[in-house]
Amino acid sequence: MTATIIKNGTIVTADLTYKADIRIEDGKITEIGPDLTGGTVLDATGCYVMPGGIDPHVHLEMPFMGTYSADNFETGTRAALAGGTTMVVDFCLPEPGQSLLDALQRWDNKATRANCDYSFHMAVTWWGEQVFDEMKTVVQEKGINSFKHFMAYKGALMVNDDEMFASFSRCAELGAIPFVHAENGDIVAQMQEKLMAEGNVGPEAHAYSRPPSVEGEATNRAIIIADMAGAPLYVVHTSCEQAHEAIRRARQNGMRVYGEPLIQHLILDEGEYANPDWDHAARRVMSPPFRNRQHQDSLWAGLASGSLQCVATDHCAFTTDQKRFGLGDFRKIPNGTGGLEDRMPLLWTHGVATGRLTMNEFVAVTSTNIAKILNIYPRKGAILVGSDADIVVWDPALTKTISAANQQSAIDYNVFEGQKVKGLPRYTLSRGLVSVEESTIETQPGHGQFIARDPYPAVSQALSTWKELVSPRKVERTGIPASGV
Ligand code: DUC
Ligand code: ZN
Ligand code: ZN
Ligand code: ZN
Repeated sequence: MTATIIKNGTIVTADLTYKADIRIEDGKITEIGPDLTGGTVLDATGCYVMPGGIDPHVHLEMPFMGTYSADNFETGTRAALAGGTTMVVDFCLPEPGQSLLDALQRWDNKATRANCDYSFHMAVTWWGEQVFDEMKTVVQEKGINSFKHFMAYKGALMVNDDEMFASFSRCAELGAIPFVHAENGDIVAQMQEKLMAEGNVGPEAHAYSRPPSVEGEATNRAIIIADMAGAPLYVVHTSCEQAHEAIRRARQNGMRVYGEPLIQHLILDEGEYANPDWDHAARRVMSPPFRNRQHQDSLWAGLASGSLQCVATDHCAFTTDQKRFGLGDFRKIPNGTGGLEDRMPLLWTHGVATGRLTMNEFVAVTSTNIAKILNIYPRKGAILVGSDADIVVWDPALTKTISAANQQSAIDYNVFEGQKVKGLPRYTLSRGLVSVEESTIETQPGHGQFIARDPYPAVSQALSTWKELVSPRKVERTGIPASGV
C-alpha cells in the first residue's frame, strides 16, 4: 500500500500544537516530522491536523419505544465521518431476561456495514446469576470494559439500586467501568401520569416531567453506589448544574467520576419545547430534555475547567413520522435527537471560535479523554507514531449552514437547522482511508472494525493492589496513578 502524507498542517493534540507532516502506511501513523516526501499528498495548508473525533454515545438502529432509531451503522457512521468523527461507541441492549452474549451477537450483525471503527458498551437491563456470569465473558473475551445502567425508563430498561450495586460491584471485580443514564425513573413516571391527568399531553410536558432535580438526585445516588462498590463511574448526558455539581464534588473527594455533556444540551435550550409547532417541539424530545441558559453555562464551565470530560451526541434519530407516535400523549414520543455529523463543527464554532475552549481542550473533549477512559489510548485519540490514522484535517475557514437538505443522517429534519458553522473537515481519514474530502463523502461500508478494549486501568490496577491490602476501601483514597483525564 502506498503511503499517504499529510503536509503543511499544524498538528493539534490534547497537549501540543506544532507544525509537522504525517506519514501514514497500512492505516497507521508511521512518521511525524518536517518535510516528509514519498507518497500521496493531502495538503493541509491553513489546517489543524487533529485526532479524529470519538463519539462515546450513539444509538444506531436501536430498538426503543416501539420502533427503531432511524440511522443504522452505515448512515450513522457516514454522518460521523462527514463531521470529523472517526469512531463511535454504541450501546448493546439485551432485553430484560435476555442473554448478554445473544444481544452482543445481534449488535455485531448490525455493525457489519460500519464505515468507521466502533465499539460497544454493554447494558445491564436486568439482574441475575446469568448476567453476573456473562459479564465476565463480556470483559475477558469480548473486549468490552463498560456497562451501561438506565436509572429511568421504568418498566423497560430501568434497573433499581440493588441491581446497580450488584452490577457496579461486579464491574469493580472485573476491571470495568459502569455508565449511568441518571434520572430518577420512579419520579419521572409519577410526574408523567400527573401531567397527563391534568391534560398536559404535548411535547412541552416531556420537559416538565424530567426537571433538573430528578437528574441531580440520580447522579448523586449513582455516585454513592459506585463509591460503595469501589468502582469508577461515567455519567452520560450530563445536562444540568445539579448533576455537574455532584460530579465535581465526587472528583474533589478523589473519585474517578466522569461527566458527558451532549452538544445538543450545550447549544439548544428549553425554549424549543415552547414552539407552537407540535412537530418542531416533538423532534427535540429527548431525555434528559434541553435546559435553560444557566445550566448551559455550567456545562461549558465544566468543559473548560476539567470537571466534565467528554462531549457526545446520544445520537438517536427518529423521523417525524416516528415522533408522531406520540400525538396526544407525550410519553409515546420516541426519545432522541441526532447530532453525529454536527458535534465537532458546532463545538468548534461555539467553543473554540468564541474562546470558551482552547484547540487542545477541543481535542481532549472530543477524542483524547474518552480514549483514555475507554482504555484505547494511544491507539485512538492520539497523533503519535503507531496510532491508528484516524485523523481529521480541520479547515477553520470552511463554513456551512446546517440543514436536513444536505445531511448524511436518514431523517427528514435536523434539530440544528439553520445554524451556521465555521470550521469543518477538509479531510477525514478512517485508519488511513480518506473518507471525506470537503463535501465529497466516499466512505466504504464494512471498512469499520470493532475495537476491543481491555479492562479499565484504574480498576485493574486497584485490583492488583487490593490483594496486598487489608481493606479494599483504602485503595480508592491512596494514590493510584491517575489516567490524566
Ligand atoms: N435518551 C434519549 O433521548 N434517547 C435514547 C435514550 C436516552 O436515554
Ligand atoms: Zn440516556
Ligand atoms: Zn420548526
Ligand atoms: Zn443514550
